[in-house]
Amino acid sequence: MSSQRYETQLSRLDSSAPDFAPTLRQLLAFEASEDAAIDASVVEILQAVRTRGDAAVLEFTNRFDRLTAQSMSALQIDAQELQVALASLPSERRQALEAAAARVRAYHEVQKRECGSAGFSYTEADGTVLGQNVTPLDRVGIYVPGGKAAYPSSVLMNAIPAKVAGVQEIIMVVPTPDGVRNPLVLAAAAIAGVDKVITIGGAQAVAALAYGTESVPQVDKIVGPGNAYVANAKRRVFGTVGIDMIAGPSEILVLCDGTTDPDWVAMDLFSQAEHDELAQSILLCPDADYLDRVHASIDRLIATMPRADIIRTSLRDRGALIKVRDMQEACAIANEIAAEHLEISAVEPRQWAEQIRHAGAMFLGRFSSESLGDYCAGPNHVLPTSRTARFSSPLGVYDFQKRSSMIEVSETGAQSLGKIAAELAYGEGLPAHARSAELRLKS
Ligand code: HSO
Ligand code: ZN
Repeated sequence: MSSQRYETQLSRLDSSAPDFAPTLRQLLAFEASEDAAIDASVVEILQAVRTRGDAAVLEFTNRFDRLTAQSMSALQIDAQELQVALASLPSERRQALEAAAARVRAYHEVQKRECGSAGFSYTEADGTVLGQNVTPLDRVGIYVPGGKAAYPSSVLMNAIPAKVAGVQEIIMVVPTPDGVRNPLVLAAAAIAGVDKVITIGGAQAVAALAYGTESVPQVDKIVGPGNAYVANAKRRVFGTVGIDMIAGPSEILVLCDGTTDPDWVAMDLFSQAEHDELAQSILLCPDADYLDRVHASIDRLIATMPRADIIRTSLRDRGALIKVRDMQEACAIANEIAAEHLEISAVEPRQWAEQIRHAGAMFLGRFSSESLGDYCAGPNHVLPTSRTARFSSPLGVYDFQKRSSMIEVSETGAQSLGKIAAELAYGEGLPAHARSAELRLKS
């Protein structure tokens, strides 16, 4: 199983090799670089925006995005301009965007209904009622990166669940270097029901949303991906506002029983590799010949890809084709990898899916390409990366909701609870707590 015969550089591993476990660990390791210069500059920007508001946002925006805006109002995009952007799209693009939005909305509406949005309550024998209320956040900020990573699909994926949750006001920020506005991004904002778009970005936009300025309303939570400055700023404002997650590079793990057309699998691996040189594409299969066939497909197809350079680097540095003993072992390794996207390209995908505990999203069967999930299947494409699927979940309606506990104690309930609380309060040395409970006891 040598890769010498193949042109595309790609790790070829075998799970039965003695050094497999450490090799895999090393392949998966991804540390977002902690850069002291970025750190220092973000601290300064956050402080400036916090103390000087709009004036600072305007200065940073003009400097970093090479603009000459005289006031913040020049950086606002009104509802009419969003509608113009929507109307300017070729009709097939517009229809695709609308169809995707409708499916994403439908999925999140079911999620809202099924994921405890109604709260709960129950009544105890003495008439005490306990429960939980669920309410939407009031105002949310969505960060949309500028330049090559400005994805209209991500506008839909961030804004629609917020809208479905019942968030009253959605404010989107998007940097426009050199003043270039992306009509597809603006059209997506219009379709998703974004209320306000401001063409600011970087740490200054995160600061404006977190602290509020004269023209930028303070939000309750900031979601959406961004570069190292944005990620650093989001980490720092967490606590003042909520944040979603710090997204790493895209990942795809394909678990294949060897029955899918190798070209399909090769292209699925490319689909995430083309995002970024740091993206990760891995294939697990028990059939060594099949892995050779996929490698041959990669060699043949890569030359046809406009983003071949990015794909080559990503496959060379972080990709792998891994021979496993059987599908059972493939599932165990998949749990270890805890990938953002897991394709189970097999004849009977469900039996393997049952064994998966850690994955951001699972794509079952050979027709479920991950790319369908990126755009229009319906589930969210904002997913935990870098093994964080071990403890976190896709972005969803629940990220735009919060819960309040409800406690309504009956007169009878106050008798039994009062005694317990008073006893514990005296034990903690907090007599006002104890007396507050005791005052409600019938003598
Ligand atoms: N696969 C990306 C999302 C995306 N793909 C947007 C295409 N456009 C998330 O990992
Ligand atoms: Zn993608």
